[in-house]
Amino acid sequence: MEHPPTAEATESHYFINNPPPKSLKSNVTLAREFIDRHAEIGRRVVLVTSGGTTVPLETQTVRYIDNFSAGTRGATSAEYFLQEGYAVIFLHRQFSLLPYSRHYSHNTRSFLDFMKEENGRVVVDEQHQEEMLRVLRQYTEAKRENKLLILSFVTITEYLWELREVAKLMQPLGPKALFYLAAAVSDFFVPHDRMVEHKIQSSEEFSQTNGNNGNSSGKPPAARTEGRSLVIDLEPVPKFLKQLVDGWAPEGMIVSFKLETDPSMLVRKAQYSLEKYAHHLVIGNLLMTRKWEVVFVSTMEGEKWIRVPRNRRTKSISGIESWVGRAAGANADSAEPARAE
Ligand code: 9Z3
Repeated sequence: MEHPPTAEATESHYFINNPPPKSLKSNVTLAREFIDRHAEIGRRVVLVTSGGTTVPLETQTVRYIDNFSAGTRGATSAEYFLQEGYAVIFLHRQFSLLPYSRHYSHNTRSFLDFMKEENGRVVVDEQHQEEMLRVLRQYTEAKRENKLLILSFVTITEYLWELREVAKLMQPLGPKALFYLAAAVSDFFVPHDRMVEHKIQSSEEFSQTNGNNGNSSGKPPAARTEGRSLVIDLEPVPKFLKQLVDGWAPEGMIVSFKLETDPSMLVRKAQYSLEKYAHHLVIGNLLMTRKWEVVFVSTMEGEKWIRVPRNRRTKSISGIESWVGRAAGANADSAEPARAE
């Protein structure tokens, strides 16, 4: 009888077969310097992941499958972690929301709408002065104290490489390392050795002449046209949360997120994840209500809902993240070293 591969074998298979991003080396250097600097003064460091990972269908990527996430949860929580004294490594999907600048980007309004001309100079409009000054002061402080390192990913493989390398670098921090995994991570992907090089052709005529658009592995391409249809045959992404908990960050405090759309599944799935991966906290949220309510599932406290009023429109509080970021940090701070086994 064939045994399923061990977690270590699955890990090495994945990372041998799916090459690292070009920027990995320079990002590792930046992250190492950042972590060492904060470790020296005993500061807590949190790795916040944010935004959705993509699954490219072609090596020269024209088409890809995306995971939903604007990056609001991650970017907003990062601000609260900074406010609580953490140094933050912000690993985000390129062009998704960033801490501080999120207040003025990706808006229905242009950032120019916050400005006006006065005596031939550009100044901030009166009605935005107070709010922008508050944000600017926080941003300047984070920059001055070098407390925010911004790294990015696009694909699922880039994300996993960066997560693994940064997590390993954080090991010397012991329990002062917190992982806050808000990124929306693909469950299925196209392995590198089943990816076609060129753009998949939609017209039958050209897809035939494009017939040698295979890959050197000789394996059938995971995305191909059959007749006039596009057929995509994805493989599961290995569940690396187990590796993070057991191997990459054995002493770190780990908070994962669980996103569902069916309310009847949420708590069950969060509990399942906590039991399976034996980390510290799962924060569950539903796509439709994620801005107003989340559920914390942990071994110590069971199931605990955090809610803010739906119509909260105050300027200084961004919503649920003002609770979530702080509470997750506090939860990790008070967590026993014992895991949910
Ligand atoms: C989340 O659940 C995040 O809270 C959201 C935030 C993606 C909903 P926005 O960025 O949305 O504010 O627009 N992240 C899901 C993390 C995830 O994919 N978890 C995996 C899963 O659910 C397990 S690690 O299976």
